[in-house]
Amino acid sequence: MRAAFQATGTAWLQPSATAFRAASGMLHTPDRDSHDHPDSPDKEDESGQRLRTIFISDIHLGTAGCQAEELLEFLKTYRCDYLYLVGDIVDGWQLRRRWFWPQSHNDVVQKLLRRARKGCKVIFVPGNHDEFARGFVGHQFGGIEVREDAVHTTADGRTLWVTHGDYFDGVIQCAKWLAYLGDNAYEFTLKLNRYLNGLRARLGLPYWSLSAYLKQKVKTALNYVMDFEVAVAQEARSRGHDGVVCGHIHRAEMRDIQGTLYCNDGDWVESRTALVEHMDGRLELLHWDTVCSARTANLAVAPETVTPLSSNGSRIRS
Ligand SMILES: [Mn+2]
Repeated sequence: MRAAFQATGTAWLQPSATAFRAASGMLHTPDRDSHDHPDSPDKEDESGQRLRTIFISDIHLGTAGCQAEELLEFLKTYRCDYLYLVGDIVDGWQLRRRWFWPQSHNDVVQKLLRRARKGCKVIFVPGNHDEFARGFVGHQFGGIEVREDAVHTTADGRTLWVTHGDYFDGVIQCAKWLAYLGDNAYEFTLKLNRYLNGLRARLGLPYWSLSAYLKQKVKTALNYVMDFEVAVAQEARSRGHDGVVCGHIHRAEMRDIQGTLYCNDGDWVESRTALVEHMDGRLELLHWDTVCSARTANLAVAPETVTPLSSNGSRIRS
């Protein structure tokens, strides 16, 4: 696996014209926050729960499936010292086929650039869908560092190898056209997913991911996920790290694989997940849906500010 990893490292460093257009468009489109002057005080960045690190991947900006609004909400909720963008942030494959770039997608890019500007260390490790950025490894985009891969040291001293994970994907390694084909089918399920969830919302039912469900079924049958996870963990161990953070398969996970910590931060197309490191080095998988339902529950509880009385008249402590 290591040989395969190294052999393919620079095979596709071919920045395309579209990619350049995407990149320059992002950097030069005016910020919707007109008062966002570099020197102006930033209330938003002062608020929010503080985390040491956030790892997110598979945002797929430039596709209709990207849940940019939800991601913006997530980024507003948490501030951090380190932010790792673990690949497939911009979907160059889809953009090349059809230009799709709504304001919310631009807002995500602006938000990430703003983080870097405000002193957060932002590191971008490109994936296969934004492989155009692999041509810019070692460079910076408005303070965002582009790296082939990275090593993050947690507050409690563990080292985590950060890689997107597509190098381990047999399908993509062997035949790119096969992956493109799969990509089209995937786009279709995402469309169907949006339609179904539109219906479900009207019926008052909660969000449910069809493609996540299908993929779970299909990929479990192929044993693909397991092989992927084991291969990535093994590579991290052979490089001498305590664990690995990756994305790519859109399946959030955090578990021990033969003594190596395997973390997959999931995606922002279906599962809406992130891997976060708390200030003490503790790692946690955050599911945005869970955060939202907890918030709703708190809001429902909030009006009841008066502590209920117990049978003997004293206040019940909770
Ligand atoms: Mn990928």
